[in-house]
Amino acid sequence: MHGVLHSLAEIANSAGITDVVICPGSRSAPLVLAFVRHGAFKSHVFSDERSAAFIALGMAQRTARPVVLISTSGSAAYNFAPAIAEAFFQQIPLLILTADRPREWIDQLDGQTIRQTNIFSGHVKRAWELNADYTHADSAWFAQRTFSEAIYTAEDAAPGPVHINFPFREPLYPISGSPIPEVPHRFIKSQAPVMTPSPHEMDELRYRLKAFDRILVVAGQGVHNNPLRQAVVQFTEHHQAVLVGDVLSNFHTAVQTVRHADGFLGALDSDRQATLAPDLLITFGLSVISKNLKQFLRRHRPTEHWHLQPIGMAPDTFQSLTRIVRTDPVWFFTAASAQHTESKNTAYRAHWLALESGTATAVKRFFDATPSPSEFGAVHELLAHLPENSTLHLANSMPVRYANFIGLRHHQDVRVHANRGTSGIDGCTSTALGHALADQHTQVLLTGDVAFFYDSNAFWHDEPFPNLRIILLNNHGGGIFGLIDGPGNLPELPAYFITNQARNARALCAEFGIRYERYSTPGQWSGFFAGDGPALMEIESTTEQNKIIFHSFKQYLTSAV
Ligand SMILES: Cc1ncc(C[n+]2csc(CCOP(=O)(O)OP(=O)(O)O)c2C)c(N)n1
Repeated sequence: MHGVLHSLAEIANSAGITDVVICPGSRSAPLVLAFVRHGAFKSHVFSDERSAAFIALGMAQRTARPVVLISTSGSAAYNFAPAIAEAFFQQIPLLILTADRPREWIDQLDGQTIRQTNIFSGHVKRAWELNADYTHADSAWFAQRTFSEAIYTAEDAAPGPVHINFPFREPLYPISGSPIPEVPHRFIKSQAPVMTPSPHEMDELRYRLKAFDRILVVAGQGVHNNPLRQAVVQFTEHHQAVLVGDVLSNFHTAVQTVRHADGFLGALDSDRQATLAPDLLITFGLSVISKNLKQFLRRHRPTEHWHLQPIGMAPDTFQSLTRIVRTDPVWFFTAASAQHTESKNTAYRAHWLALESGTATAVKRFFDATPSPSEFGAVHELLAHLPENSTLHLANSMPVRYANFIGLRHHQDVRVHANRGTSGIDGCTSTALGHALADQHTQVLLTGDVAFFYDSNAFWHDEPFPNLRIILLNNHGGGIFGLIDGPGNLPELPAYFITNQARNARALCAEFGIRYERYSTPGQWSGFFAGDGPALMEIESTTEQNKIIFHSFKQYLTSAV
């Protein structure tokens, strides 16, 4: 038994890591035993590595702490890749530990052996490989130093996944009753820096802000953050700026947030769009959902575009970036509104807010006049019935779009998540399940059928998840391909894009002990959420129906704005 591995578990414990996700295997036994026998960790066991990694991602996202993820060698490790890519682009800390054979056994046709060195390269912040010898004092020093580095790299100002590959020689299991050698541990702590612009830069930014009358702030995907919300609201009042925040920005609780930009930008022609063009664009956070917003900003480029980001690669999503301000957005918005109130022109903000309010009313009128059930109508009802203090998980891809067109209301105490780092359909259920294991509040997953059946191994384990509620929009295929421009009219659409499937979720729910309901009336929602869980509500529809309703929604908005 390698005493040094126990010292690594001790380092993880000292760093405040609480959860370990384990995927069973033999080569990884030394790692598994080190963490399980340590006694301080909550261990979770999942056999499907792809799903396990998304579950770990959900847990890490909820707890804002790195989660340890352990696999054995070979394709087991490779199956972590989709979730690692998602964690990388969503900046979620994961500490991935993979077991491997020693170097000399790679490419020798030995079992369960692939090329694991740097296997996740490109989608981890850093990767290390340890020595197969764990007994030499320098190897122990190397392993402990690497482990500390891995933890603080994962947690840095722009968090993300990190990977350590552990080659192990046999024997992999301890001799029964043999004591674990004591190896003293040393944890190298690192505090993430507080990034602020210099007083000179901030003065210059304040000075430049005065020159702009048409300031547009776009919040990208981000978790709910009260201090940030307050700072942005104060800034927008102070500078008569507009705040656009889609459903994944978690800014719906700020009353003046423009939540329906996707809807009205898609309905306006280029001349009317031009009347909304900013002269200064300020962005922060991760990606935005709306293609209409991206196209609008790429077409009507601002004079300046500042992106607020403390550290790391800054995206030029709107092809207009002129400045990266290396600071926490809370700090920037507070500092930029600290002086006396500016006498700014209010017309720009009023123009955006008038469109926002007109669109919000149009959305409500459309659904009031469109009889349920349709999948879009059901999403409208669902959003109005979400339990207080719940978390809404939006699967890719129509669920997240529907929810963004409708929007949440200001008073709703609901947090929203989606895997928009890579926009994959492969781990949406597992990620929601990770949240359900880390957070006792109600977790509501809105998903399409392909994403749902794809990821059904999210339920294949012994962990209870009574707080999970799933709303399944079963249109029997990838409905999005029938709704978007492009494949919509191709003869190949049903066979090669939508790929129809006939099943419903009743049998799957029975197999995994999930209460099953079929949607028939709006009166069902409160009982569905209040009843004992886990539970799934299935809403069946056809792509033809959905296409008619979605297109009439877009036409309605065009005539309304
Ligand atoms: C892992 C992965 N494979 C393929 C895709 C491409 N893709 C995007 S949406 C989609 C269909 C999703 O269907 P469903 O979950 O039923 O949702 P709906 O489109 O009906 O809303 C596919 C295959 C993807 N995003 N991720």
